[in-house]
Amino acid sequence: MSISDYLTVHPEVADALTARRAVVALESTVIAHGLPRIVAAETARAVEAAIRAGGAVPATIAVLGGRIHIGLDDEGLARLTHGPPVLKLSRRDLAAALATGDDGATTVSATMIAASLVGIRIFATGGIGGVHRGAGETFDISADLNELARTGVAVVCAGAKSILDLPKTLEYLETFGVPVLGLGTGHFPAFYVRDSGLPVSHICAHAAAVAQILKVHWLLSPNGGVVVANPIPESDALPAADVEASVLRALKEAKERDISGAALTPFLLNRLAEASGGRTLLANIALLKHNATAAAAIASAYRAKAGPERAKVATAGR
Ligand code: PSU
Ligand code: MN
Repeated sequence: MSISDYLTVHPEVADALTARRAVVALESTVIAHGLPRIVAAETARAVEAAIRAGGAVPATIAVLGGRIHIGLDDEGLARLTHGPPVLKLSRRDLAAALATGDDGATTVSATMIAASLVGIRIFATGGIGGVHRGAGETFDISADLNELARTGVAVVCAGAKSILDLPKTLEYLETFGVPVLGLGTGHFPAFYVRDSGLPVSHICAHAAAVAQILKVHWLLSPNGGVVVANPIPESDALPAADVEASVLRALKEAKERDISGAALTPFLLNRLAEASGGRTLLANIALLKHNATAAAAIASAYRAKAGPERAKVATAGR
């Protein structure tokens, strides 16, 4: 038995990996649990199209029938968006889903694991999970953060939602040595909102600068993740005060209804969409495409650029 017994790599993705072309991984929890069904499949395909337009091959990742699929055909995607509800899979859930032949959508943590198994280094999503507000009481810290501490994949995102405790999320990433690279920004973005006011660890002016840092980071820490923070475009961003008011209401309701654990993030996202009359949804779709475009540029630059010259470094050290 080997892990390849549990992997199905789409031929287009397999060819691109063999030819060392740029490939960008995409998660499926955002498709199955983060977006309303009516727009989920078309958004997933639009995000893939943005990656292709940027010269890279998209690899949407999900678990179907107990196999990790890297790259989804229409039938696979439809199972997530038009069939019975599927599981939400983080690192802890993957083995059970594979062993029992289940279907499931992968979160950032599980998608990083799958990407890393086949050598995909760049991954685009909307927002990462983080330290939840009130984590001091609930201990609710997303498995995404721990994954970033131990798996060598770069996650291009619009920061993290303000449903989370962003200062604590950044503290956690700092403690575990995860670089937070701001793409054209010095401040960590807060998903619908361009600026949380909190500093990133390094500013990158463009995709090639990110790619260069990734090369060096993975010489130092081959199994260390990276956050690439890409603010939502100005024209799609929402005012911080409106978002905060809705977040507070949604959190209060979650508490009253005793909603916690894996169900909390999807619940809060839903409430924000309702409260904004769908504006958060449009913003979500816009930033997903924007991150896909950035990830394609980073993956292309990463493939184009020769790595730092190891031989030279080794000689210099003698
Ligand atoms: N943030 C979003 N949209 C999402 C998610 C996070 O704005 O869909 C999803 C991602 O898949 C992320 C997961 O990995 O939620 C984190 O869930 P939890 O907080 O339960 O770890
Ligand atoms: Mn959680």
